[in-house]
Amino acid sequence: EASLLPGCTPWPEEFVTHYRKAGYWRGETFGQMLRERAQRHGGRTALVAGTQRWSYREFDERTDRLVAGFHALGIKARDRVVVQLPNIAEFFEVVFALFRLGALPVFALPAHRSAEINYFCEFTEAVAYVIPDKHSGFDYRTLAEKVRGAVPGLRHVIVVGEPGPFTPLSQLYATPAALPEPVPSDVAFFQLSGGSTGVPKLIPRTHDDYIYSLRGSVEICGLDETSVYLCALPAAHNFPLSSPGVLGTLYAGGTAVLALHPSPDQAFPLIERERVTITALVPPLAMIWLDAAKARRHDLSSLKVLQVGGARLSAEAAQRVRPTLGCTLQQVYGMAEGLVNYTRLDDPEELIVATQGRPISPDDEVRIIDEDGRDVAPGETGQLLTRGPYTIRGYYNAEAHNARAFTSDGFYCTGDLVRVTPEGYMVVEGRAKDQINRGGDKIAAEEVENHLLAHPAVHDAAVISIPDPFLGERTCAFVIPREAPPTAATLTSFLRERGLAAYKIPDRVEFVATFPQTGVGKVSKKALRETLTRR
Ligand code: J2J
Repeated sequence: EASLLPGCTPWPEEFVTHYRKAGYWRGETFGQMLRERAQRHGGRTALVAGTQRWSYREFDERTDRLVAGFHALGIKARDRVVVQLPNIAEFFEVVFALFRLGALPVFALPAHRSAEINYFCEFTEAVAYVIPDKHSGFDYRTLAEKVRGAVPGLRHVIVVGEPGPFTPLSQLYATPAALPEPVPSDVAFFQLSGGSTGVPKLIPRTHDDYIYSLRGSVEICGLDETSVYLCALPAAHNFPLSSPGVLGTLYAGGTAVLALHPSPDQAFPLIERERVTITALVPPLAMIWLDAAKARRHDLSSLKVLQVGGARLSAEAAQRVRPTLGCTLQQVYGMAEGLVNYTRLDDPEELIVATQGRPISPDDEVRIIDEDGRDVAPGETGQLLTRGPYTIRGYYNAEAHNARAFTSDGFYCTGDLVRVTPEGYMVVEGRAKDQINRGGDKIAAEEVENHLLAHPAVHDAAVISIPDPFLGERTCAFVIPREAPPTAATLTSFLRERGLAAYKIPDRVEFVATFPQTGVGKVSKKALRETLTRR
């Protein structure tokens, strides 16, 4: 039995045996999956992006040539590679080439800047960093210059497009050669945790466990080779990647269409032209789409399923989906750590509108506990704990944090406050973790607080969520200044200069003299939130 990447927590042997026996883990890798689909669906369209249309065969061949190119650069099995690409076709040949080599993509988001990227490169000891030249008006080569200055271990910057001083991806297509391939039980890549701690945590996912989540998702969402999935959210995120997302679509032999931006003016023409059957959105985007669809300027009749997840969808918005778009709503409550819940396509409308679905697997174990760690009575709200065949047992190289984030018997503590209906469906009621969910973008309060504390005029900082009708939540930073108080604008530009992603910059800054305390002398964020509603 090959061992798991060092720094990762294995499933106990009895679980491994069971997950294999039950047929969840089938010993397939992503590299093999693409090769098999190319044999079976060769001429079918796998990916559509901009002016590119790749058949499965072409996709597979391009991937093999990139494997050879990466190999020639010296990238080898288990090397980490930070991949920060928007929704372009190259995203998928790059990650499949890395999968095939056994090198490990770290899925950064296009919104990340030097604070995040430096950390990912340093913490994972990445050998390479893959970027576009420009996207959404931002030049990633200037970011890469900064990163390379800060992280000497980074050997290669690979650019899709005009390379500047770096290596162009276009030069890496080489003659395919037979190379050893990774084992299915090993880690395939790292997802990023939304997190609630000072720095983001890395989530190691194996070929076996992730491909099982794809197969389960494909079945629940009814995908097959006639399905057309529109990827409008950033492809690196776990939801559009795997629930069932682009990877699930490829698993099913369907067609994945990539939109560079999720706005209706970009997405609607694609739905009409490509006859898209299913897509995934976060709640604020779903509301924008519902409003735009009323104008009926585009034929959206091919759309059968609109998935919404990542943050709580209001019942009011949920109810508008079928009448406005003429398709089924599917609520999705998932997490990059593993567990994904779906409402089923044939569920009664009440369940679809009012719940966040039920787990993929009969072997997803779920517990709801109170503050003392005891199981709550059925139907009561408490923190959701989970373990199962595609939920991690630990973050990468995070022993101390893992001791808190996982129980001794391996349940992941989600930090979500959930209740389970008599039908076994989840309803997300709130959160026990110190995180802000800004329209699906997750912000760890402590991470932003640490950056604020680095400003010389800041004595103390506490970051909280405030309700927002559009995003669900926005961010407010409470700051205790030193003698000379800075302005809010000084602080937000300070955070930007430190290279913090824009979605983490506080929407509002309040200066106060002290923080309200809890009984045990911690900052009471609940009381801080109440001071805002009083104002
Ligand atoms: C309320 N909160 C939700 C929902 C996630 C599919 C879908 C989403 C994600 C995701 C994902 C929610 N209602 N419907 O990975 O595969 C909040 C919870 C959860 C956290 C996870 C997928 N859907 N959430 O959002 O890792 O708080 O994954 O613990 O980004 O988002 O965030 P993330």
